[in-house]
Amino acid sequence: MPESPARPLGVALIGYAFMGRAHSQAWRTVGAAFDVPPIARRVIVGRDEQAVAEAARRLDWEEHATDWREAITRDDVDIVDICTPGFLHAEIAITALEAGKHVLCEKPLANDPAEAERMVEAARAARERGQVAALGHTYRRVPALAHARDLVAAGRLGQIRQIRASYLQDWLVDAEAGMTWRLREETAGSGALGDIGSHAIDQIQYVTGQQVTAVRGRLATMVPERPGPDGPEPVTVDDAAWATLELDGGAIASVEASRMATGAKNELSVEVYGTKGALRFDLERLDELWFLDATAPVAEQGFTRVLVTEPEHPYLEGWWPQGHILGWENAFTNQARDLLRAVRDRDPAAYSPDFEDGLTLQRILDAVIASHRADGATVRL
Ligand code: SOE
Repeated sequence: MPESPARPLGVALIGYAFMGRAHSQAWRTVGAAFDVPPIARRVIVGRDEQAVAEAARRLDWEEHATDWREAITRDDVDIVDICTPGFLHAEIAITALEAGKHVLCEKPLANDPAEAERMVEAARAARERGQVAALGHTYRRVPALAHARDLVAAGRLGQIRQIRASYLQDWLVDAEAGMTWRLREETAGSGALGDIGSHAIDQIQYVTGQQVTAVRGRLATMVPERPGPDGPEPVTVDDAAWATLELDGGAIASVEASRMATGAKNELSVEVYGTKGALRFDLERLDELWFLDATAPVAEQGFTRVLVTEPEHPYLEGWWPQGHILGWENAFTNQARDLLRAVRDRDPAAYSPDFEDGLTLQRILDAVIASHRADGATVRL
């Protein structure tokens, strides 16, 4: 008798807004780009029946549902992908892990360290059973940033002394821009700090391989009130955040995150300076990595543009022939590749960042807030 083919891995996606759309395209394209186990886009979940039905049609999911508990405990669902506002992450992730599912959760992991600790507890037990608990810091899967990490790890920059990372956007410059869940502490945890500063801090640790040990922080809410559904409503999170970080390898990093940076659209920039070289990256030109080799003769030194588009570069083997650039959305497909391989191999350690890394990041975010409240005092981790 021929062996019956293995059932595809069933995916349930919770959330259908911006991140739900980005993750949907990743699940649609991952099998075309990479050698991964087959998947089935079983069900997309949202609260508004009509809107989620429309999303299922447009984003090509087999079914839609309004009850996330029912959807994620289905027998034909193996992976639960959480793209909801932060305040819902913990309950959905813990329920899914306890039901034996693999989980991919959007960043930041939770809204505060206490929630993140509960999630890590569930993830540790699940890990013993071979389940993956993955965190979606997608920019780790931008090929140029993965290449930057490889160059640092290979010693091409020597000892890292200084890092500058900033994530600047401008979608809140207009004081009349309305309230969203992202501007309420109870739904988002923090503002620019957690939403985009978390990416910058993750990059500092990811690219250098060093961990944050101490923090000094400053937050600002520049527009304290915005139009809400029932009239003016106070903004309870930061519009912008700054921090200096000490790292365990001896480097110092500066971080800046803002939604008020007029003209900056989606500018994640990372600069790393070491004894033997330096790197610069800007997400607005995401296929370029600027590298300076400080061991070359001084007269020949200068930042060189490395076009990270070659099959030799991370993740590029699955995409187009040499020189053909990728876009922002491809990093989500690269992320789905790594997750599916870890699931296939029942090897949770093969995927990072995991929930433990998410808790570490959450404690750093919390330290920035604590330092701000203590007028910039140093907070040690
Ligand atoms: C916020 O505007 C946001 O969508 C973040 O939530 C994402 O993490 C970032 O990738 C793009 O900006």
